[in-house]
Amino acid sequence: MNTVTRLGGFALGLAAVFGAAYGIGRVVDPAAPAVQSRHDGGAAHTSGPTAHDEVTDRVPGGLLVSDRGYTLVPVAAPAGEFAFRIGGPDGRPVTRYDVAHDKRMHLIVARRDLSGFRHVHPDLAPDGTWRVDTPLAGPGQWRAFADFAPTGGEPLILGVDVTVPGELTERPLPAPATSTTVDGYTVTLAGTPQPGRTSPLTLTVSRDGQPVTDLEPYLGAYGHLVALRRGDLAYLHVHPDGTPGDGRTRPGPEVTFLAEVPSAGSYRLYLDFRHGGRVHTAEFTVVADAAATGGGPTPGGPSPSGSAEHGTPGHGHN
Ligand SMILES: [Cu+2]
Repeated sequence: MNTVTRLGGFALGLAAVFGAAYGIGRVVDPAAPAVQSRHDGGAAHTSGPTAHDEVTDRVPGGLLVSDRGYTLVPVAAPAGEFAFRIGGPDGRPVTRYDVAHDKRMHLIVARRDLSGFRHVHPDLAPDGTWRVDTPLAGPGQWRAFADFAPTGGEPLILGVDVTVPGELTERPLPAPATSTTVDGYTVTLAGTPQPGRTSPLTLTVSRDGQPVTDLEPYLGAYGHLVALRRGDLAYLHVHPDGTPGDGRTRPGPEVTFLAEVPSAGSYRLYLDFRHGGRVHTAEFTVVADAAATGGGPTPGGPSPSGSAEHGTPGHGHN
């Protein structure tokens, strides 16, 4: 079982590169042997993709506003609300979606400068319009990602730019760090993503110096990790190595992910975890370096103020 699970995780890492997020999450399911017959995308990828699939399978998620006949279309909404539809191959709004990780739609937004990340779950109206209290927290150039699986279709991550007018202050990307704090929690990161290879990333949650060992399941996992690439906001949604209730995955303090990034460069990681009845988001900047030997601290210069309160050596795999 463990071997099967590890292989499943490896497939997850590989596939995350190509942008299939939630569908591949199912690969980790104990029913994994049926993957190729259940999941057309995986089968197509491993056994002779069409020209179309070959192109889009190599594009990371979130870079396309339209893919495989589905298009993300923002629609006018009252102040304080964000609304959109997914246009389907027949030209009509899609109204039927598969549930993936407890939800039919995951909406992620971040500014183009990688600040302001939010992950929310809109409500679907019968006409196919998704609505949610706007997660766009202030002026800027935002990227909105719709992460979903239309019923009868493959999982998709579509992205669209949305501008919120107002005085725009570009924020510099925080320097790479292996520790951060959020809502009174300290989260440390061990592991370095390496382009083209599956790399474990282990996040460890503590509070007041004590490890948190009672993380609460959130969307069927003890953590959700999204990585956005600096420069184009390529989107990787990576899932933990293990799920609550599988008999081997403990509710903290560590949550391990298997990630593969598509290129060298800087990425911003966003870890959503649930504890104390609330969802918290810990953010990290990491640099994927083809020359890295892996496991060591992420490379980077001196930490600028505000981005790396803790140097925390000794948390890496070095
Ligand atoms: Cu979600």
